[in-house]
Amino acid sequence: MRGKKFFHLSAILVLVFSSGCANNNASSTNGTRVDSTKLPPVETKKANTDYKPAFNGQTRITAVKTVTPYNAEKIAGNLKNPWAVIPLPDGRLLITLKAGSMQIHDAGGALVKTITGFPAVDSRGQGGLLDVTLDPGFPENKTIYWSYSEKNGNGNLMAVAKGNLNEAGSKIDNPRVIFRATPALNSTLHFGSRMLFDKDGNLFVSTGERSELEGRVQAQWLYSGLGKIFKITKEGKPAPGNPFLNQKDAMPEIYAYGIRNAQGLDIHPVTGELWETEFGPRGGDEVNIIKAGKNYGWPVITYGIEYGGGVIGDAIQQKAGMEQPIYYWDPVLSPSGMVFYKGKLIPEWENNLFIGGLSSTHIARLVIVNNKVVGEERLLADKNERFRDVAFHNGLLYAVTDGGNLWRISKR
Ligand SMILES: [Ca+2]
Repeated sequence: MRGKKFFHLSAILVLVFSSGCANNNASSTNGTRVDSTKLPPVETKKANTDYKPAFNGQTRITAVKTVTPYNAEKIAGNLKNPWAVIPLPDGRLLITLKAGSMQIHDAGGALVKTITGFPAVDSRGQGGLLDVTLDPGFPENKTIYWSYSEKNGNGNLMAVAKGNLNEAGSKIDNPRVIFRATPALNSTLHFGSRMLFDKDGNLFVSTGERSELEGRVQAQWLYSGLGKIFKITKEGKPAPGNPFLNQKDAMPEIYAYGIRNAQGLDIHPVTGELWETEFGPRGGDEVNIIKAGKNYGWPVITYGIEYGGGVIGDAIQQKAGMEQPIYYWDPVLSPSGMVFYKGKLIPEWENNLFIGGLSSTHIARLVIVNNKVVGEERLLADKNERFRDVAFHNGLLYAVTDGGNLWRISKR
């Protein structure tokens, strides 16, 4: 028995080694192929600062190149400011439009119908109807949740609402607000937001600090809802087990804090941990692993500077009690929606992270091993598109852009 088992193991090792040789010197680690040819980093521009990373590989990692042939096709156009794209269980796509509606497209990209009846959104600036996610029981209850910017008093804020998708009637039924990231501020910037359900049936929601200096400092305040990751129930109450449930003067919905403006969230398919991307200022866009009760540092620590060039705070990048990003970019990517590739159709993409870049006009592919970024690639960099969100379904990636296009990336 023992001899036979040993033989099988050797055969597998030989196979891995041979396929590695056939794949441009790639090696296999935990199901991902990492190019071992040591290409220079994809970023060649000068950084805004001479700040030093906290560890090797925290920025400008070795480039990788996808070996498996793939197609990128524009399957729909003329969408008016799409903000989020998610797959429905049947493979069709649900897309939010910033001005305040949603569309259902079939898997080939054709418009099936437009859904209206949402509460009014404040769509100035970065505001509007933002993210959408499906209730875990969606096939039966047709319930969806969305985030949006809501006029509130003399200002506005990020709110989360839920309702029932009435496809036959092309409208949302029984819409109701379940959560508001207070306080309201008068700003058209940094609303976040992304949402997704944890395996326990509670909802993670990200939000920004509204860009104003008045909101920026509140990212560190546990009694403010600006610059936070929340975890709430389906009714918008604090999720059981939240880290600040019993802390006086803290918002019990807060899961993590010190966030600048987070427009990307997904759960790592193997570790089950929550990953996040957020916009830095000039330099310092970040990828973080979000853990309960942790402080992600903004605006005390950052790898960026003010847009005008001045330093932020004490110009420090690391501090005890504050979490370091897993990875950062300088110059920035402007990371919006992101998704893990939860499949094997393109083998080297399994468990890789795909992040839509706005100002960078590409999709960043990050290869991750043991919670470290070990390779970076720029995809669709020749399309000249601001990638607003990326989705995964059944081996395919979809992306929506500010230019109003829907892209599908598939194995050739
Ligand atoms: Ca940070």
